[in-house]
Amino acid sequence: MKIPSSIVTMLLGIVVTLISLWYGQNHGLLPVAASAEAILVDGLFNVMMTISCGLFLLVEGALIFSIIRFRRREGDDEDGVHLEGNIPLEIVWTAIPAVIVFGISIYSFDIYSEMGGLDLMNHNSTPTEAVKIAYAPDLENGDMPLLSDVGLGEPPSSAGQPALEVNVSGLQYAFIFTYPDSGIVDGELHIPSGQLVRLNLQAQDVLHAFWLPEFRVKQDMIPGQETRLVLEATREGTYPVVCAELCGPYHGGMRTQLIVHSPEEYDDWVQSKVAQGNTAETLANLPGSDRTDAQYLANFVEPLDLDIDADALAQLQAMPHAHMASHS
Ligand SMILES: [Cu+2]
Repeated sequence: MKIPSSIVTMLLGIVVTLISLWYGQNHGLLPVAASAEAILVDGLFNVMMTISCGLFLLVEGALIFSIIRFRRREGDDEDGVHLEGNIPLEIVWTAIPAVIVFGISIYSFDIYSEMGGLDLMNHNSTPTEAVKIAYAPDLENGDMPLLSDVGLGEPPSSAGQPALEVNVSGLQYAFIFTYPDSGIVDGELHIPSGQLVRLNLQAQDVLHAFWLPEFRVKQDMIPGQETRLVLEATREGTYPVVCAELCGPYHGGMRTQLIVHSPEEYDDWVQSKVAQGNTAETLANLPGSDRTDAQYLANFVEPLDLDIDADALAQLQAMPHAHMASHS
């Protein structure tokens, strides 16, 4: 008995669909999702993985099937059959990707606006003096074009909920966090879960990028122009903060930690910090641009968890190096 090809095609279609749907949810390619934004971004990513998986199986399956089914048989020296295109087939394989691309673009724009991407387009800011000098030195102030704010603003779902504000400064090679409400200055970012947090980002020297992989957000830090990220942590824990813009020789060591507390723990942290005060000693312990090579290198080892033993690291640090020697 021969199974009709339409039944075979349908069964294969069901199997490919099931595998793709499973893989789209179980690819394991992303780190843990720790923010409201991460859940939105992962939804989009999983849809794209599902579609890609289906297309991959379809294209590679057809390829492998054809290689075996239509291989040259022994003693067959004839030319292949001459084929002249197939209009219906070409329409189908143009229309399907067009629909997919159109659908993904609508979906991703929707997520962008849900994450607050459209909020900042509403208000414009006048560029600072530094930006004016760099990009438009000949223009009078009145003629300066207004720049749109850059980054992610308040998500529309927040409905004016007050946000905790933190100023973040990027410098070669560290992040410094200042809390305007309490006056706290720290080298690590502490935030409460379940509350909107507004990060005002700026760079003191060169371009940096503020990247929170577990929050699925990344934003350039630009000298002379403030950028912004508004986010909401949904999961307590300690997560890496990474500079994602090559900013100099120690760029790889420009990392710190984001600690998400429960609201009560966060209040305790604020109180202990305020009681302690920003003494000269705490300020001196902040990461600055005057650290020694060993201090810079310490960052390479710990967060990356490289398997380097202490002796080998000491040897590396003792090695004469023309560039490092010049500023130590
Ligand atoms: Cu950097």
